[in-house]
Amino acid sequence: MTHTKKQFDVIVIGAGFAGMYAVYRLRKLGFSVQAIEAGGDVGGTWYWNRYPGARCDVHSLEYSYQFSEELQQEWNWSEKYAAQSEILDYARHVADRFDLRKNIQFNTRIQAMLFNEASCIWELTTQDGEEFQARHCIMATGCLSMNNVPDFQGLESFKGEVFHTGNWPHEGVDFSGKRVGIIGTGSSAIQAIPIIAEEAGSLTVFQRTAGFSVPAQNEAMDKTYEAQIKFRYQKFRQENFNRFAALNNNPNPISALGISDEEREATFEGRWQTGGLSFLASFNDLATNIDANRTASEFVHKKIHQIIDDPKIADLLCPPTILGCKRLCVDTGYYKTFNRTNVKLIDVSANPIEKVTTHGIKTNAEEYDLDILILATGFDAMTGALLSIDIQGVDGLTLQEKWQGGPKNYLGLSVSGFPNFFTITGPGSPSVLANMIVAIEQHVDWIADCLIYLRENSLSRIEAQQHDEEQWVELVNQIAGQTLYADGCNSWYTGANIPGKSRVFMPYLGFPSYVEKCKSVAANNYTGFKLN
Ligand code: N01
Repeated sequence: MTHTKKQFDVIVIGAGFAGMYAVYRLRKLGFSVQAIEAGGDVGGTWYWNRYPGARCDVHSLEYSYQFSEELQQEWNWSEKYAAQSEILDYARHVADRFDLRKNIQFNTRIQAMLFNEASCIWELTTQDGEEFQARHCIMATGCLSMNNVPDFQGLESFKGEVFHTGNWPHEGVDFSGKRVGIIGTGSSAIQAIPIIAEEAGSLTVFQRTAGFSVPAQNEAMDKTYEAQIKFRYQKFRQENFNRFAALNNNPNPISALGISDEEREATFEGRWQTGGLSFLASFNDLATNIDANRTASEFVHKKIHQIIDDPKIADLLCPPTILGCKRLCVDTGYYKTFNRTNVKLIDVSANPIEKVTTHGIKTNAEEYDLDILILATGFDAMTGALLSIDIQGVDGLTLQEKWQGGPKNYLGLSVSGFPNFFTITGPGSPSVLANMIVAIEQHVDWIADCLIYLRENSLSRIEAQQHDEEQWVELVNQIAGQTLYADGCNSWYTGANIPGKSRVFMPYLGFPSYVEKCKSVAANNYTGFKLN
């Protein structure tokens, strides 16, 4: 079958929150824009991750767009932390409200992208052989969108059902009376386990490394608080924009070590009762001083022992690692689930999984019969979705070749050798260590300003300079090196969760300083970029 090539000024790949806003913003500026989305509707991560208990751990009033005052005033969230279905409803509402779907092609996966140097145009091909052309490409492919399915021997032979939390069936899963096994104890598993345990006949949790979790203390939206925020929404947003992670997490500007044990304990207890990620901001040195960090991890260990009836299970649930080094989890009733008689915790670091059999899982100590197996095994984060596309820049250089030793780019936005190619919340930008929607809007706005600059100056090509790219990568690493996070554990921030992936700390730490750098580059006629 032959197809005609559809041509646009800009092609956006992905229609999650990043792709949707890119379509809105660029269309308004008069660019012809088309988004290509693999899923059947908008919503990105919230479209795919429909496992039981999926919920955001950033406050609803902050995890939402701020580009439209009417939208942020008129939309009402029902809970402090919105559930997946409500966030997806919100995404659909935004798509309807701004008529975004007319510029999005769904159920279409981009397979290859090639930069044609002579015409200075990107040529894109879908899995079905459809072809597109665009002057600029914006990768809104998400940071946690490429599922990690470990290479378990025998996985295909399992006779029961297998689900990955990151690709959950739309119709849901009936667990009633079933023997369910779940591999992994990261954020996804920690949210799913309490709910599945209530429904399943039995739930066996295969844990390799215990994860730190703090209670969400989720509740119905406080209408008075909501009214107060909406009264001064723009100012509230601006205040958060200037915070380290673009979040209102109430940072305590003192060290954990300079106060009495009682004061420290009271602070941790207060944060525990408030709930959520603000636990990380209990003191100003938890991310940088191992002794300060130990006070936080010991507090959580003590809580785990208070909640769990069996001290041996409590010991297994106490993470041996640095708190915050792997992303802190936020839960509702996670630890107490292990007091249930139908829940079993299996330590697969002591007794590794040997294989998946036709009937369940075999560790080197025992066999577990299962009807349903859930892989809560996470993602090939930050680079996985980008590298799953065959992207070819100048002189035939592929992104896979360029990033063999880890991602290299400038400002987390642009890759040398790949002109007119932008990544939203890519590696080298605050992304997953900031409020994602704020980071997305900042990136899209920066790219939109850049495209206007090119248009106004009759320029057709922009590309990061290699020298500036190298300096940027060094800066990102240098900042991460000042924390306990760069080498302190095997986190997905560093790629260490994927066998064979180069180990590099990928996010840029510190939203405000990042924004300043982006602004200064633009104000200086895009210093660090080659333009022509
Ligand atoms: O994935 P993860 P996730 N054998 O990588 C285990 C965001 N998110 O989907 O630690 C046995 O954190 C692995 O064990 P180990 C959030 O940013 C947000 O849970 O490598 N086990 C680990 O326990 C989060 O950080 C929200 O030893 C294996 C688990 O699988 C990110 O998504 C909710 C294994 C993977 O944990 C990812 O979270 C959900 C193997 N071969 C997700 N391979 C909220 O907003 C992996 N594991 C609240």
